[in-house]
Amino acid sequence: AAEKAALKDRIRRLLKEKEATLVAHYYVDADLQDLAEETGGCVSDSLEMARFGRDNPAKTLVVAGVRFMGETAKILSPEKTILMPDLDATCSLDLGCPADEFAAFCDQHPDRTVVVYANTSAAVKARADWMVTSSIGLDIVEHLHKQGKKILWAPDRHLGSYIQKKTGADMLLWQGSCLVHDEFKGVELDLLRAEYPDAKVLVHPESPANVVAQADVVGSTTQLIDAARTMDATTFIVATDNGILHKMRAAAPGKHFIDAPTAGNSATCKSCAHCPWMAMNGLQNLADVLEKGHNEIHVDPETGRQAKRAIDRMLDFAA
Ligand code: CIZ
Ligand code: SF4
Repeated sequence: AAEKAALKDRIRRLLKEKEATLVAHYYVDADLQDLAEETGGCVSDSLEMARFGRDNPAKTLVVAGVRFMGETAKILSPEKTILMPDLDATCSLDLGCPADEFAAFCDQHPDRTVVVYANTSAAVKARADWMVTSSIGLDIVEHLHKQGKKILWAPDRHLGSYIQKKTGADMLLWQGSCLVHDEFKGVELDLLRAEYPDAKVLVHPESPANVVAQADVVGSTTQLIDAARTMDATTFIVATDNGILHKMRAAAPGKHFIDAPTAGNSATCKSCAHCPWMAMNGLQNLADVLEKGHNEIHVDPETGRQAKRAIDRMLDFAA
């Protein structure tokens, strides 16, 4: 504990010294979330992280999250130095959608508007017409559908089919998935709900359809935290990365939160629902990158300019 406190002090001092701002995702370690908040940085979802990073005056941003979040920050602010605690922190959606295969898929369907999720590489975003996050994907697809557009969607198939069902849009789906959300189990969730009949079920739409179907609220991380705070219930079953529980408990003191079941036995698998790449962000490697200035994110400038058009479309739509 003393060691932890010393590391946190070191990080606070280094952030000041290097005039750096810490931007953290809801899924990273609670200590990092707290540090981001108390030092004037931000803790949020990927949409807000992107916007905050762009608008923050700091010359250096430290992004505690996964690689695509660092890349998005760099694309929006090429003049800033973007550092990450661990450059190997990736995402199964990003890994499952290689840029060359994706470009070939797009080339086969030139009549479709290409909409990609934030959880993709800069090169994939560069090939897209729009980038969306889970908080705004539904609205943007609805907007495109109303204009009569046919859509090519990548990479998350669960989020894609959820949006497809909600909007009725013509969507061709890339078959990617998030290794964390894909593990939530519908049958086991049904049994857990029977144990807690008054519980409300909060589900991120990267989860399988039979889990989404049992939700009281389907939404992005920020939307699920809002639901936990505002809904008139005391118990919630939460189907998203359990890093979010830190913020949910703070936003809704006195309420009770239960991890939705993964792999069959939630009692023996308390941390199944936690992203191994988000977990690579820690106090030690955060302190080290601040000290040494290594682990800088670079994006090819031309790829970045192309990708920025797709991101700016979303940000303009959201504004
Ligand atoms: O699953 C993720 O990585 C999410 C929810 C990212 C985000 O904040 O949109
Ligand atoms: Fe990717 Fe899933 Fe991890 Fe989010 S939780 S970064 S979608 S693997």
